[in-house]
Amino acid sequence: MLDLDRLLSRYNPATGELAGAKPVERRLADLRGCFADMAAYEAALAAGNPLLYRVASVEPARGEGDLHYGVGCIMPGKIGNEYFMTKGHLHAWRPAAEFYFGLTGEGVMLLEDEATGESRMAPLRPHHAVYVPGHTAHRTMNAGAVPLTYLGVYPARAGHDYGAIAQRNFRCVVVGRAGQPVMIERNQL
Ligand code: S6P
Ligand code: ZN
Repeated sequence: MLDLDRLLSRYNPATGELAGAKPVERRLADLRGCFADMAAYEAALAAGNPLLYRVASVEPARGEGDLHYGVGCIMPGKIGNEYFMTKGHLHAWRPAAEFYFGLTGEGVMLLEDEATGESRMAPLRPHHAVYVPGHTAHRTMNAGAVPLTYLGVYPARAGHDYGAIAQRNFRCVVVGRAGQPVMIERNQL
């Protein structure tokens, strides 16, 4: 018998809640080392520890072929010229790809090929999909003035590897220039 409670969920855009999923919250202090502008990071942290984003994940089953999904909500804001962003990760099971779909707001994704370091910036906005291939580090940023929400769907066995990014960070950063997101090399900030 199919258990519909486990198979159905509803996202509430007013509260940011996804039924049946406990949201994980990440605050500025959790993202030490992610922002390139350390002075701006320390100054912002000294002034408070704002919520940067929330992710609610649903894991209906863990078998081979199963899918997990989550809804992320990134607040609008900047540290220096860098947008509020997620930690970013590779999938622990490297071949796992992921499908992102924009729900509200204006954002960008930074995609970095693990083998070559080649980096791309992809727009993430309502009704736009972004396909993140396997072996690709991904980080999401809110480049707009309202909360950015999005859906991410990935293989159940994907897992998260935050360690590689924590060690070497992304090669590029995304900054706001004249109101537009621009990708530059980290050492050129
Ligand atoms: C999971 C998927 C997203 C992220 C979310 C937060 O594979 O990519 O649900 O977990 O965008 O990012 P992060 O880097 O903190 O997990
Ligand atoms: Zn992912």
